[in-house]
Order: sequence, then C-alpha cells, then structure tokens
Amino acid sequence: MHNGTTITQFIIEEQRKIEGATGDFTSLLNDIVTACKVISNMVNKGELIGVLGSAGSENVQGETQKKLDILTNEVFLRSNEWAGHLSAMASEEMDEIYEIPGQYPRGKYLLTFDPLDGSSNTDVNVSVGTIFSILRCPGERVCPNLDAFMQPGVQQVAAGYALYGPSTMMVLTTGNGVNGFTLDQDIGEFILTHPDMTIPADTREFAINASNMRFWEAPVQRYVNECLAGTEGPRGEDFNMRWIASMVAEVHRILTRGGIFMYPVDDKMKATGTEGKLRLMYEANPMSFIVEQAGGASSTGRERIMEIAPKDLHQRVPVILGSKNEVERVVGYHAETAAEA
Ligand code: AHM
Ligand code: MG
Repeated sequence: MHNGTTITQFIIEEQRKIEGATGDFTSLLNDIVTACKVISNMVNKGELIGVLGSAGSENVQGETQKKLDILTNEVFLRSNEWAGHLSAMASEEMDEIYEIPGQYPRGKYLLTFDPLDGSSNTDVNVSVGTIFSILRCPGERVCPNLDAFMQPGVQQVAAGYALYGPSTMMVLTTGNGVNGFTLDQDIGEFILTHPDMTIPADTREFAINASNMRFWEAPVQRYVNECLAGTEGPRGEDFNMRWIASMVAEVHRILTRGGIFMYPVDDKMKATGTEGKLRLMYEANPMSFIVEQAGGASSTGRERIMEIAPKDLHQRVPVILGSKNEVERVVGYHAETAAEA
C-alpha cells in the first residue's frame, strides 16, 4: 500500500479542473507514462538483455544510432499509436512524421519526442532520459501533415521528461506549474514526490561543454570567463561547474537546486550552416516550457525559445536555460555585443 498520489490520480484531478475535458488528454498522458515505464525497465536491464551499443545506423541528423535509440523509439510509437488521441507523431529518431496507421482512429493531438536523450551515456551507465511535447492538431483533426507541427513552443499543451537515474522520475507540466513523480518499482506506479518544483532565480553553478570554448561567441566567452575568474573576477564569487552530457539530467539538477545550462551556437556549427546542437521540437521547446513553468528562463541568447516559429521539424537552436537572473545576464551580454557591432 502506498500513501501518495499516483500520476494517474494527479492527472485525473487536474482534468476535473478543466471544463469540458473529455479525458482524451488524460488518457494520452497515461500512454506516455506507460511507454516511459517500459523504457525505464529496458535501460535498467541494459546488457542483461543485450540492448547496449551501437545499432550501426544513422538518424536524419547524421548521428550514429544506439540500439536503444531505435528500441525506445519503437516503444513510444507502439504505446501511443492505438488509442485514438493522436493524429501524428514526430521523433528525433525518424526522418519524417509518423501518421497514425489507418487501422486506428485519429485524435486531436500531436506528439513529439526524443525517446532516449543523451543515449551516448547508456554504454557508460550514466543517467539518460525521454523528452516529450504535446501540441494540438490545428484545424480539423486527422490532418497529420508536416505543417501541423510547425507551432511555436508557447502553443504546447503539455511537456515532460522521464529521467532514468538512480531513481526513475517523471517531471510534467500542463502549463500550471511543474510536478515531479518517482517510480515505485515495487508497485509500478509514479508517485508524486516533488510537488510544485521551482528554480531559484540566482545560482552559482553553470553547465556547458567547455571543450568547445574556443569556438564560442563573445557573449558566452565573457560569461564563462567571469564565472571562472571567481572571487577575483567581476562577479566576486566562486562558481561551480557540471557537465553530464545528458540534457534531462542537467535540467533536473537545475529544477532541484538551480543552475544555468548552455548549449550555444558556435563558430564550428556556423561553418557547417547549423544554428545549434539541440533540437527545437524534441528538446529545446519541451524543456523551455518546463523551465519557464518552474520560474526559470530559456533563450537562444537572442530570443525566447518558445517564441521561435519553427521552419523545420529537425531544426536545431542554441539553448541557454535555467535560473532566471543568470539567463537574463547572458541574454544581456548578447544584446551588448550586438549593440557594439
Ligand atoms: P542526443 O539527443 O543525440 O542524445 O543529443 C543531445 C545531448 C544532450 O542530452 C546533451 O546536453 C548534449 O547532447 C551533449 O552534447 P556533448 O556530446 O557535446 O557533450
Ligand atoms: Mg536528444
């Protein structure tokens, strides 16, 4: 017997607050939760079931796929295609959108997801996660064309992630704050353990892949150099640094104790015509929604991520998110550099 609120109970109680809610959305979230439980189990078993290592294939972004990238993508498709809540899905691991097959009814929502973010970490047994975002299908349902997905992040209905770490957790927003649930493996249920998660406005901890330092733009160089200068520098305080190479784990840390996470655009990316590393639809938008709902901020350095009008399903964007005052500082440095130019 548990004595907490299960995620199902939580979602149903949220649904009751919305006049005219049909239960469609609640049911969709339940299917996503089931998919994440299956993935949690797969990731947890690891080499016992032979799922680690490379699949020897490439995804649309030219990245080598792990076996788990492909398997977890399948789990998400199978869990979410049958129930009649969606008209299409899009995934980091698939070139094209996935229309709900003809044998199933189609519904009014669209789902985008990164089934296993940070998957390079699976082979070294470090935390990974699943990220998802729910959009409403514009106009008539059953219109699963690419254009339907080209909505800015502000139009997301819900976003969340599952973190497969020492505990498996699910963190969710439906635009009414952020709540965290921990999977109780014994009863197979996510239990509300982290109600109303908020990000402190100030932080003394930053996360960035510093091996790219020589390619960064001036405002990011300036910000990180000032942090590194510590008590002797303009900030007058020492900073701490983290880099897990798993965005879900970084965002979770920031939701727990604050911090700033940056994957900025750099000269190396610009030379190849890319605008960032992380993907707008599967990573940047859902994480921005969660971070903003928890009181944090999220920007490319030049604009609010959730206001970007998407041009392409697999579009990449610079990401600077976390504690509000620090994000605003980095955005301010970008503005100063632009004004000087
Ligand atoms: P992935 O979706 O292919 O796993 O890539 C996204 C990941 C993020 O989770 C993480 O923040 C970043 O890539 C790590 O990049 P790097 O390898 O440059 O450290
Ligand atoms: Mg990813």
